[in-house]
Amino acid sequence: MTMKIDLQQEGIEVKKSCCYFCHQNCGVLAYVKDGKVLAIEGDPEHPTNQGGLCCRGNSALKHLDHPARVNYPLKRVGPKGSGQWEQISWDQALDEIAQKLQQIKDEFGAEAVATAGGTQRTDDWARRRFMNLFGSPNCFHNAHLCWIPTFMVETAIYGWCPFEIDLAQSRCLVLWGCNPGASTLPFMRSISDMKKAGLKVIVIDPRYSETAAKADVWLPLRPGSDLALALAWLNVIIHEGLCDWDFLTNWCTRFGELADHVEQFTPDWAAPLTWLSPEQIRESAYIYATQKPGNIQWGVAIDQLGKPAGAAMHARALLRAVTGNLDNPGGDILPGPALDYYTDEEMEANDYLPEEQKAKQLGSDRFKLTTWPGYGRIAEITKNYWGKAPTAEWMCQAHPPTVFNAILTGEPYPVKALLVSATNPVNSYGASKKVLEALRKVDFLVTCEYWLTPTAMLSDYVLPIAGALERPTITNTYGCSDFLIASQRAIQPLYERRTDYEFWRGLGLKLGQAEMWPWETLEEANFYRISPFAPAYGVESYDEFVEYYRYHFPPREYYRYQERGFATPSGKVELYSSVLKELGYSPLPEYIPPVENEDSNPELAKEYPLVLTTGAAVMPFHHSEHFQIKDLRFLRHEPYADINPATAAELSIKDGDWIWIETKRGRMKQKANLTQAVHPKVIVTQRGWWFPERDMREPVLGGCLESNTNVLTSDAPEDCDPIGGSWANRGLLCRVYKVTDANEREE
Ligand SMILES: Nc1nc2c(c(=O)[nH]1)N[C@H]1C(S)=C(S)[C@@H](COP(=O)(O)OP(=O)(O)OC[C@H]3O[C@@H](n4cnc5c(=O)[nH]c(N)nc54)[C@H](O)[C@@H]3O)O[C@H]1N2
Ligand SMILES: Nc1nc2c(c(=O)[nH]1)N[C@H]1C(S)=C(S)[C@@H](COP(=O)(O)OP(=O)(O)OC[C@H]3O[C@@H](n4cnc5c(=O)[nH]c(N)nc54)[C@H](O)[C@@H]3O)O[C@H]1N2
Ligand code: SF4
Ligand SMILES: [Mo]
Repeated sequence: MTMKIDLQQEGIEVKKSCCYFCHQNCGVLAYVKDGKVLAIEGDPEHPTNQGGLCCRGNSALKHLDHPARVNYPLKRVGPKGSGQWEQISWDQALDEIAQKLQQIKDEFGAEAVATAGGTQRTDDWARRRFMNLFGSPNCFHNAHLCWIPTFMVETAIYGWCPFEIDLAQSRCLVLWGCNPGASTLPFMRSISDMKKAGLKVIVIDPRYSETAAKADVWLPLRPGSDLALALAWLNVIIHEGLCDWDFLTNWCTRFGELADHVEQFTPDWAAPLTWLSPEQIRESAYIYATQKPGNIQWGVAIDQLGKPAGAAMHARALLRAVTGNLDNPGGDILPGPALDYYTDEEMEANDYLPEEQKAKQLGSDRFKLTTWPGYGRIAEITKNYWGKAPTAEWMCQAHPPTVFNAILTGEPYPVKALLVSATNPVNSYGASKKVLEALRKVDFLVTCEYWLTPTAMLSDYVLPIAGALERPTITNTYGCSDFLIASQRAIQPLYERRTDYEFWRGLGLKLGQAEMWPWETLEEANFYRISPFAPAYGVESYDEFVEYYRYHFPPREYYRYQERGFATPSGKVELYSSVLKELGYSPLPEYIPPVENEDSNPELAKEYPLVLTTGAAVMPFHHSEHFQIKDLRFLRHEPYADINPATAAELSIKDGDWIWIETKRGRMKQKANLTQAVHPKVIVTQRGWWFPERDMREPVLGGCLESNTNVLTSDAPEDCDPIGGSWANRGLLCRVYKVTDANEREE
């Protein structure tokens, strides 16, 4: 951003704030005078962005005081979805919400109150704390689609999840279902730098993505076939003798069983399933296994495969183990939890949730690793080894589709209230039509938001929430990483906005939890969190830490296992997983075909002959956000789906035509983007779309189903990953046809 601001002007303060329009939390310098932010720029000293901001980050001031923002607590006065609101005070809102929650608890039990979160864009530990003290195990968010199953599967196998990498020391980077060229721009920049230094990059993506365009090897696999590829890589690496034998002998269990198990998964077996040639599979496996150290970056595509997701994560984890690429410089590092400040898990008050309430967590009988049964076991093992467990708010949630079903059917018990914070479930959860029905049906709906989203529009109360410039932020991967970056509030919240923290604390105070909420402000809570290390820095407040230090990076340690082993029951990498076995899952990754595919569902494939993958990050949007910001919307004002020109020609579809994309669950429309970037049988849709410029009242609700790719996805229990519970977004069967006046009227 060009700054035309006189920095010598009297009274200007420079605040070290951050951007929270995605998880990168880039550093922002905010120039503040008289409680107003005059300008922002990327913080040149911030390690993540080193001065850069993307177009979303640069739009922060347009977001801060946009005319469509929710600025006051709103109470519904007309019928649900009618858009008739009364402006009320925070105190009245909290009073009435608390009363209603207590009434539901008295009549149906605390478990009848559920809360939904999104992609962790706020202080969700406070939500968890409130729910634990209230007595409900039904906290959830859609991180089932995003990293938590990965974290838990990997932790079951080798004691933590390697999500930090030391790229400068790496020789090979595998980007598996991961496109930092659009999703993680600061990381893409490092990749480009390291490529110049000789880093080999393998991209596994059905689409010739922004990142694939820069790769040394691009593997355009059939969407949803990642498990077959991972198993075939294991086969090549093990049976062609490319393993790290030393690491296997000393640090892994039951290699023989794994070797026997993967013998069947040859490149010839995988080729027709993945649409890759056996040579492509063999050559890429060779590169990963021999260009060492190497690492496999987490990509969200595997979390979203549905049924085969857990096994695919398992196989991917084993690739790191058989090549010895674990906790080594340039490999996949196991940082463990932060040891010298309080993590989210320690702030969540999980011990206060009674055992009998934990047992009622929805979905925990079926999707065990990411609910109390599996989390409880993992927490026990990790606490024993590291002294801390991973954050429960992330890793141990009710299963969202099971909660929505409970709202709709009253089974296995009724869910009467849903409190929504930092998510727009109609657009971002799976099977949108069902989610919308659940939001329409639930007795009591409260939403904490910046905007009147389709979800907020259906609510009984909407609370105005303060954004990243109006609150302090700690960045630390929720305590699942060892470092911490702290940012400060640039200004006090505008209008009557408050932080999510204040919402949960406020409700807690109304419901007899006062003793458990000693911190009046988020700064106080944050200072408590850093209090174990604060004396070493000589600081007396959170703000002071930000002002003078801002970062806490403990020295990087490698090969910790050589002294202490791994955080697993055997102390080794469990190639044959005892934790998964204990929970009733296969201890080795079995082959499970994509949720819908030509071989297992030939009849369906006749009707829906194309292969669909729904949603890949596109700039400038973040999921269902930023569609209101004109400068950003200008860049992509309509939704587009990728289709190969040959397929389009067969279907008489021209570039820019509106097309229906349909699965057996329903249809939605986007415009055709004719591109060679996808295989003739593949369709790739954009995610998140709704139209805030339209009528936001029922029944239009901003056109929230019209171009919404989650109308197409499946969250049926049989399509979900039995291990981690994620539902099926990638690798489905679909058909495509042109939108006409006539077919638009049918429904
Ligand atoms: N088909 C398909 N579906 C997907 C995906 C996909 O690839 N394909 N991706 C999935 C992934 S990876 C994720 S993480 C999820 C994302 O799912 P969500 O996190 O639900 O994302 P959004 O729909 O953008 O909803 C975020 C909402 O929170 C509001 N918000 C932002 N910050 C704050 C805050 O600090 N406090 C409060 N109270 N509100 C805030 C925003 O205005 C927005 O309305 O979607 C998933 N859904
Ligand atoms: N601009 C922007 N940036 C974002 C977000 C956003 O919404 N917009 N969301 C943020 C969030 S919450 C997350 S989790 C990250 C996610 O970021 P990434 O992990 O990079 O994930 P995606 O961009 O969702 O998808 C990556 C790639 O997966 C490919 N893909 C689709 N189906 C398959 C498949 O079956 N197998 C394989 N191997 N690949 C497949 C897509 O073509 C896409 O290029 O991005 C973050 N950054
Ligand atoms: S939205 Fe852009 S500027 Fe903001 S944190 Fe993400 S990458 Fe950084
Ligand atoms: Mo995500």
